[in-house]
Amino acid sequence: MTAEIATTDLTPDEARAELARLAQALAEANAAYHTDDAPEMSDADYDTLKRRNAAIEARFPELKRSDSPSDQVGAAPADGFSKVTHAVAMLSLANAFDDSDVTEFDARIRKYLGVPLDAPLDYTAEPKIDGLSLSLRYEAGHLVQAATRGDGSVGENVTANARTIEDIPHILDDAPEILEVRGEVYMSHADFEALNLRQTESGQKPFANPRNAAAGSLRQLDADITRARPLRFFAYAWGALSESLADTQFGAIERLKALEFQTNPLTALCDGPDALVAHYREIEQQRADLGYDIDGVVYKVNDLSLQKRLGFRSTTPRWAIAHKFPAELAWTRLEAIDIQVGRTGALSPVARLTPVTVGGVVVSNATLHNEDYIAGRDNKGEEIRGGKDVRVGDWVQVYRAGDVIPKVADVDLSRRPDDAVPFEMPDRCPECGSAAVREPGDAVRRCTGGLICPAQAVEKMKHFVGRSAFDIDGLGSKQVEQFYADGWIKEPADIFELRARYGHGMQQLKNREGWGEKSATNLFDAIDARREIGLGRVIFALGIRHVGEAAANLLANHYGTWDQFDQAMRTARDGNDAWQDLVGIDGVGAVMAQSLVTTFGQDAETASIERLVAQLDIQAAARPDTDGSPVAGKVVVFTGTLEKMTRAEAKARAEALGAKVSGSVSAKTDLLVAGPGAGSKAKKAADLGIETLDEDGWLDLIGAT
Ligand code: 9MJ
Repeated sequence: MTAEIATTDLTPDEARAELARLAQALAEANAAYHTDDAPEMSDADYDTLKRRNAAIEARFPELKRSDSPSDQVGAAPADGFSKVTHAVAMLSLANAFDDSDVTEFDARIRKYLGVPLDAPLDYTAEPKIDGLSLSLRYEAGHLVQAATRGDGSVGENVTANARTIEDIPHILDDAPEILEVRGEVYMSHADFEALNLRQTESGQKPFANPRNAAAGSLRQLDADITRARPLRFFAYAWGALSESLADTQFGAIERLKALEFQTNPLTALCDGPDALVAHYREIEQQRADLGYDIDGVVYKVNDLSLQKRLGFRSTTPRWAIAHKFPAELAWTRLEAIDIQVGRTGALSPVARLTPVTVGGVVVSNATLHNEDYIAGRDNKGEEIRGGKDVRVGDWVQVYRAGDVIPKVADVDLSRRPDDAVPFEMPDRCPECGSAAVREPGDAVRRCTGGLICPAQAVEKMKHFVGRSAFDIDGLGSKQVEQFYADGWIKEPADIFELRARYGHGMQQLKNREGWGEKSATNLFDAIDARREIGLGRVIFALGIRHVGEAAANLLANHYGTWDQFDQAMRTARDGNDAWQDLVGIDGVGAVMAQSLVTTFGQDAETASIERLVAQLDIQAAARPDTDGSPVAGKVVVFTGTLEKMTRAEAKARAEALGAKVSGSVSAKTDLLVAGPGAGSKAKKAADLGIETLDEDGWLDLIGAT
């Protein structure tokens, strides 16, 4: 920002221009915060700009903008775009980091499909564009909607903005009646440089990298701003379709090209992992000369009927993987090691660094993982970095891979100051003073304060309002911290009491600094809108250790309703039926199961969860489209050898039809599918009088023959 003039000395024209700059800068800071989880602006700078904006508005109320940052509570993503529910979820990709990951990807696919190693299996390989994904919906050849990826199931409606992008056709000739084309919006290096020059010349903040510039430009509330930004689009995938595009991935890309979409010219057909890696090396060679950012190479199974059989694992397709380029590195000084306490009480050491640019982004913090990592050991006690420990004052090498939090990779002992001392992890929680204990087998030390620890309570609530959890517009980390500090919210249930407690009476939200009538009402409404919520989000939002977003969805799909989930978690123990049922879910191991059972066994936790649930209308998990499925809701057990498909595929298909696949036979089993060699399970099923089918009988039943 330019040097600050006292608001009383500003002319109306200067004030108008500065309000425009502030609106833009704060919107960009919000976008960076949300899209990258890596704010480019410190909280203090953000607050300074917001205060300056409020001061100018107070002096010139008539100049207050319709998109004034004062009316936007917190760092909600681009307030103002309507939400779009994707007809077909927009997926992300699993990652491969080295050649052996690629070989394993191929081996996994062959194993799943039962394709021998010496049989041919083709893949496509194409550059992974580092932009932001967009889904374009065409009906009868007309572009009717454009939506960002968002959380994969709900994105933002950016149709007006997408229409300004030259690479995006408005009308298609000879297209399927319904066609959703997906791809990446990006900015070329040349356009990025020119844009940044214009930004700095007009006194605005330059963008950190082309990806941020593309994201900031697409998510402008004013489409004319997007129009002035040179965005491009590569098509590489599709969502809903009224008829298939082709039989192969490669063919589908050619069809998209024939429909006049830009497709990447470096897309190649490869006959196995060796050819994939060879193409990766070729693209890596050309990377610097492409003129746009790519961060890896994407491999996809070419045969679309095989893609269909492979299907998905929670949020990523089994038939694709992104082979990432190695991370970028830089050296800088470690100024301090701070301890952060997370929602599960983990004490995490954070490196405070002399700011350094790594791959176009300024990095001043990095994770140091845990005390062993700092000491130069991995979680098995083996040496890393040749056993070198990390000390405050050291020169350290940091790296960023993709969007993840930067990490410390190495340390330069030749530059270590003489007075540097080995780091010691505190044995008390720096936030609440409770003992911090490291249990055997745990890599981290944890605060034992539980819900009395303010850091744990706040982090739990920040997680609760996060994007994949309750995602309440206007209620971000900052607001949670402030409300907690003032005693307005102590646990998630309190969020749903905010309107009742602070919507009227002595203390009111609208009277708080930074709030007003409109923003307060918006927040209360946004909270109420979230009372009706899906089961998977609720389970994830609880922030139970080891239960990530994917696992929460698996649990939701398995149990269907909150009551069934709750009941099962309270009864599962010591290998009983409920426990067996829980660990029988593909993707739920004993560690996660124990964590769930422990949480639901703690009175304070369950009381807090009950208070929350009383505020909510939890929607049963959306079942896969199982209309007419003969096995929807049935508990199926597979045993013995299957000959037509692998066990993994059988299980995935049964689940796609709404069945619950269990690993053991019990009174709850509805159906046993027994191949040759079935032993004790077949006997137990017979004893219990459970229906048993052979593989062909099963395929007949599900209509797969
Ligand atoms: C990018 N970013 O270039 C996919 N992608 O496919 C390519 N992303 C993708 N494919 C399925 N080339 C999900 C994501």
